[in-house]
Amino acid sequence: MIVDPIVAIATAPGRGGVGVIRISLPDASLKQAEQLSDFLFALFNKIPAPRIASVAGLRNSKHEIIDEGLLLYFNAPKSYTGEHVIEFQGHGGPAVLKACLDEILKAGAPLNLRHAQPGEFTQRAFLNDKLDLAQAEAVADLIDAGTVKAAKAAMASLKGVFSRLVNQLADELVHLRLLVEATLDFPEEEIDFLEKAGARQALQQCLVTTKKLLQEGRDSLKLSQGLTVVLAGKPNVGKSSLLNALAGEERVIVTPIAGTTRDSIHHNLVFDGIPLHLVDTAGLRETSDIVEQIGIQRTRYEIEHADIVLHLLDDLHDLQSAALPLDIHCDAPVVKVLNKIDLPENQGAMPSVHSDLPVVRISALKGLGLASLKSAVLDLSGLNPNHDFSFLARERHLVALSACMSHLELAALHAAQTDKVLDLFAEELRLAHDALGEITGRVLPDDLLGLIFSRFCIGK
Ligand SMILES: Nc1nc2c(ncn2[C@@H]2O[C@H](COP(=O)(O)OP(=O)(O)OP(=O)(O)O)[C@@H](O)[C@H]2O)c(=O)[nH]1
Ligand SMILES: [Mg+2]
Repeated sequence: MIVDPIVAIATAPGRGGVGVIRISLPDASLKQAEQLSDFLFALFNKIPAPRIASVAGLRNSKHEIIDEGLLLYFNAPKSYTGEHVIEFQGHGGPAVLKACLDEILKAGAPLNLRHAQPGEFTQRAFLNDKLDLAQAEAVADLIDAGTVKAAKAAMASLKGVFSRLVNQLADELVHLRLLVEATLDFPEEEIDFLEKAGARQALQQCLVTTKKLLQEGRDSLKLSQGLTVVLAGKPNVGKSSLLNALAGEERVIVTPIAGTTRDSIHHNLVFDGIPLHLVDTAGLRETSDIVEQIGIQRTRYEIEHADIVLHLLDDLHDLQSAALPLDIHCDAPVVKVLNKIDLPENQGAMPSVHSDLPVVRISALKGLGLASLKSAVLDLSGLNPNHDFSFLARERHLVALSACMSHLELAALHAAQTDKVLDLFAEELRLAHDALGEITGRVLPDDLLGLIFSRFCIGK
């Protein structure tokens, strides 16, 4: 049971127009209403009406006003955490906020008021059934969202869209489990049951739904995390020039000297709402220069970790070779990009190319072909810029959905056998159901809560 009242500054560190201090006081620690009144009187000289903003001065123990602002009181359980929540919206300076926080902690000492851990307000909202686990995670994802698209998807998750889809699937599984468990006592009817009750069909339906959720979840994760696009190729082909052209600024050094770039250089940007992590790399060639060798080692690492590799070339005739320079192996899709098409020698007929993917022709120097390059990258990502995601998933959710899928597939295998396998079928359904329960927090493996909420910011 939660007993400690908690407090934290809820606004971001630094200076701002407004600074918010949030206090959450569980009912259990406030058995007598006077405790809450004493606390509020000591600080604000008043007990505000619930959910009505009033102007208040926050006072220290000598009754001096140290800041003035708006005071809001949300009585339990009608608050973010489900506890009594008090918010003071004062001025957003670090010193004044710190002074207010210290006074609040002093006044709250008789209540055992303490500083909140990261994510503790949201954790309480979860423990008090205000949000399920997927919604609680969406709070952090909304705050962390790097694009408007990701923010929209996180908001949908926070509103419970993802949880509803998961719960609908869980309900279908429960229905199936009930049918199966009821039949387990009558083994002679097993095979009959699978036919009669439409169990196989219901299972197929669950499989289809899980697959859809998994696909949408994977894409939404790509949307929030972004794609790593590595620019690779021989020295001097124009990798750094392309990064600069895409970034719209002189981000990296460009010179006519082969081997200019040594370190891998990362630059983030957003194409049509999709975050991209561009990586400029050291040109690939045999070299005895130690610094360049280290750079090339780094290029190999970046290629290994890429979602998409843009293989730049600056000579039409090099297009015929299928491989990356130095025969570097790459699991990610490799798009061949012919640069310097402004040069007459690159304007001839294209030779036949060993690639399933289209060759994109650009001039980084003149800014030609960049739109085609962007659409080639977006096509490869599988993300449709016009598609609004109905939720935002996390890796943890995908692991749970994959586990659910595997158990449903095993259940389908058992169902396909003619032997008496109903108890195995039932067990796989149970495991699939539990995997779904981990998403919303119905099933909680050890340490999961700590792991999730410790990554939140303080005050949320
Ligand atoms: N004509 C023409 N020159 C270009 C183009 N793109 C780059 N260059 C020139 O090619 C030279 C090399 O460009 P970089 O961008 O430094 O090439 P890089 O691939 O990063 O080279 P390293 O860092 O050495 O691996 C520079 O002189 C650029 O101005 C282009 O589209 N057309
Ligand atoms: Mg370079």
